[in-house]
Amino acid sequence: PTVLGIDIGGTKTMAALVSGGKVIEDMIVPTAREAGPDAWLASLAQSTSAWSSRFSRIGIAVTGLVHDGRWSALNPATLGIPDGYPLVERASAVFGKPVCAFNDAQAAAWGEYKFGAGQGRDIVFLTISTGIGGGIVCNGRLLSGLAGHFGLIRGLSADQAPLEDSTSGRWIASQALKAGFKADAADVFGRALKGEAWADAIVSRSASRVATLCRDIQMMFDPKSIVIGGSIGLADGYLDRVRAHLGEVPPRLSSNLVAAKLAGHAGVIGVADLAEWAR
Ligand code: ADP
Ligand code: BMX
Repeated sequence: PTVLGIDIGGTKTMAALVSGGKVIEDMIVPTAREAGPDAWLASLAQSTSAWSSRFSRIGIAVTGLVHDGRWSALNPATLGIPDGYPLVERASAVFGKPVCAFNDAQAAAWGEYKFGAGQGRDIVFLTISTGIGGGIVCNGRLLSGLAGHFGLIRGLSADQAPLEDSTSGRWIASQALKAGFKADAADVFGRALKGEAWADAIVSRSASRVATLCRDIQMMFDPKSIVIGGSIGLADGYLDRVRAHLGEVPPRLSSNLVAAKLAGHAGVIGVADLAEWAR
């Protein structure tokens, strides 16, 4: 059966028709950050209306915590969401079809485990994107709730701020501004590739923090691989930089780092599969 998979992130929103772990059609729109969830759902229902006869269920993956069908931000700077927003109830009403909802990075972890780079072996998935998200598949089970919210862990920086506040796409843009450039993370990467030293230094600092995170994750879960996704994680050269920073780790403590095979589709593919089995 075909499922409508939706992935709402801090920067972009994707909707896709998914069947058997494959995307049939997709669309991407910017997340209208200030508009709020009622408006996001209404506009998604409208833009996918031409597909409505082609799917019978919906899986929604979202940045933030999903608990009992309710959606909340853990870090409102990544995306502001009214606390405890009744996502499943509102989306079912707007689309008129059964809905289930999951965290975006947990959904992507499941997608990569089942159809992507994980090849059915235990993985930790990391998205390096607007924020930093994660998902853990352990003994074939996707861990739910707070598990995998690595962007929120503290203690890697002197001021004990959440890791993503000194590593993510949002941080990269804020560092550029401090250096006197109005640039988003994608622009900073472009300038780093052209050899601009200030941009290169920012990207390198982000990658070195992700390398430390990978080392810590290996010690906690010892996954077969750590799968890296998100537009920053998958950007040209980023994974190689993380590997270079990990190079100083003794081999037996080191991680097998791989790029997400489903790339930007990991979330919609994972959540569509979860929705199919949640029946
Ligand atoms: P979301 O956080 O909405 O899930 P993404 O995974 O696309 O979405 O992450 C968004 C972040 O990735 C933003 O900070 C954006 O500037 C950055 N970004 C987008 N495209 C690129 C690119 N080609 N290279 C580097 N960074 C990118
Ligand atoms: C934040 C947190 C996570 C999410 C991660 C990646 C919020 C709103 N989100 O750590 O739940 O998985 O960002 O989100 O608290 P993305 O938008 O960068 O993909």
